[in-house]
Amino acid sequence: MGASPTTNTVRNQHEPGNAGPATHIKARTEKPADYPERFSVTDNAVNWNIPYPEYAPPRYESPRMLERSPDPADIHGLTRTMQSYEQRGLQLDGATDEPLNPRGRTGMSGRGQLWLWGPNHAADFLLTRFNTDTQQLEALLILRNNGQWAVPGGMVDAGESPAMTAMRELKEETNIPFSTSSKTWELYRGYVDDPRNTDNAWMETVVLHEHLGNVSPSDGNAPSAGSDARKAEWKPISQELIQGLYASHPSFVRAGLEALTEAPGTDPQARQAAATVLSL
Ligand code: RP5
Repeated sequence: MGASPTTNTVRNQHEPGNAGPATHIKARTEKPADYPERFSVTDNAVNWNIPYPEYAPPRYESPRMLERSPDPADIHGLTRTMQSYEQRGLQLDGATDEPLNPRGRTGMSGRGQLWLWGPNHAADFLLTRFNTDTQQLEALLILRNNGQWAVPGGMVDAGESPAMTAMRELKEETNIPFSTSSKTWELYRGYVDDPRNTDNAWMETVVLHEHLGNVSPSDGNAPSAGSDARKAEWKPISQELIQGLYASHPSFVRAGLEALTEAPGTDPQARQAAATVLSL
């Protein structure tokens, strides 16, 4: 594929080991409906380096996940879980050998709904275009089951590269067949502040981005929802839309807009539209 080298361009306030107020915004305040209430972790207690003897998070492992996932007791055999995009390597709980969330305490232990201990790898594909009919910058998004709009994406299957996953998920969730090209670039690779995250299992992703340029909607196929997506639509990009997106997807879309304002090849109308949204 023609994606540029790993860039990790999403502005990341979540420095591991220096867990500031922005750490685990979603993972401490949101949760899937089947999770028990999270143990309340204040901003200054997120960092594992801060002693917290009273910390007693509930342990949760979704019965549905356990049917499909490796035996949670087999932690030593789960080497695939140990490949993280986090640069500082994985820290293990000295007592249980379970991986510790690199961004600190989430108020929940166990694997929650996630299939693997430690990092669970996904890939996302952000497609943007400038709609010449409406004169608006748009992103191809899906409506997730939890009612939040999101960039199309999903879990990396065994044997898949992140780019293969991103293309597959885009096709499955939006019915838009799309292949990476020399115009596709890697927007982000790393940790995701996903509401499913726990102290011992968390999401990481690779986000690809391509801007399709100036497009009249009548020129192409309309998206239609597939797989687990409830809807698939080209959505006009606004601050309000960005703020409501799932997990870390607001950061991904903002990074995409920043890229459009900076890339020399961006059409002036799209550049202006991206700059306007970012300035609001
Ligand atoms: C997010 O969860 C990732 O960014 C990706 O969009 C998504 C993958 O999970 P599923 O859609 O497969 O549930 O953290």
